Amino acid sequence: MSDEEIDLQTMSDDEIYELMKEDLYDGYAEEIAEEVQVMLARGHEPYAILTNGLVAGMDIVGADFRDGILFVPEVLMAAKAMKAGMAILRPLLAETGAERIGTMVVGTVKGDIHDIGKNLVGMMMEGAGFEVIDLGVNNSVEKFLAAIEKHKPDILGMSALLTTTMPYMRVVIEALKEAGIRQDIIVLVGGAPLNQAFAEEIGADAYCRDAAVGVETAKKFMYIRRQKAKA
Ligand code: B1M
Repeated sequence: MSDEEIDLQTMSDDEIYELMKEDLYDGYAEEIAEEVQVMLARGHEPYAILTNGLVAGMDIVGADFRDGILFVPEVLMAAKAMKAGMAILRPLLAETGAERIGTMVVGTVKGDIHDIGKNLVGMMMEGAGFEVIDLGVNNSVEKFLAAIEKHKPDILGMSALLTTTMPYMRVVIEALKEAGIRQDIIVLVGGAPLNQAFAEEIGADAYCRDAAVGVETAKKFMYIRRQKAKA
């Protein structure tokens, strides 16, 4: 929607959400940023804007990418637009008055450069009171182990978006066992191709369908951990 003059103020909330999906699809970062600001000014919750505008737009991108309608350059533009929106929402989602309730090291596994979902999980975890150490993308076992050694986190979060990279999570978990530290850390995994059965099979503690479930699951496991420590 770049060349027509659009007056966002005259549009309804639903129309703006529709426009956000289109603009995300077209990779219009500036427009996305403006639309996010307008929705915030109208009192929408950051998480609602993220879900109804940005993630919903990326779902359409994903389907058309799968069907060969969109290609990598277009998807990269869409990812850039998504990040422009997330940059505005980040401080709001990460805003917390809560005391620190735990620490998480999070990263995308080796061979995989998808980071939007992982970044979202990090933001929401910060918002819930966790200290988050984000290792970025393409992380080897050695990088995960070094970060765990250094930061002594309560939780390790791993993300994978490809069916070819998700088996690497098992490699990391096996390395934790070999190092004798598996029982000391909560392992949460997520990413579009995963499911609960896969998480169980590789020996993770839980699969998190989305960032909100990630936060709830992390809190639940932290509660159990604290109860055990008291006993
Ligand atoms: Co990629 N890609 N991609 N891609 N890409 C997918 C994943 C794909 C499903 C698209 C498709 O075919 N429909 C497909 C994978 C197919 C498969 O393996 N079965 C695919 C492919 C094939 C590829 C390439 C191989 C394409 C190529 O080069 N030919 C290539 C691989 C590069 C590599 O990693 N080595 C590639 C590249 C790219 C881009 C670089 C262009 C770009 C990534 C940009 C970036 O991340 N900076 C990209 C994108 C954007 C996508 C899609 C369209 C969108 C992913 C996304 O950001 N979703 C994706 C299609 C799809 O997923 N439907 C696709 C939005 C995000 C909010 O959701 O990441 O699922 P998601 O995260 C969620 C949950 O999964 C969960 O919470 C998040 C928030 O709610 N979650 C966690 C995720 N991680 C978690 C960790 C946790 C907890 C929860 O830890 C505690």
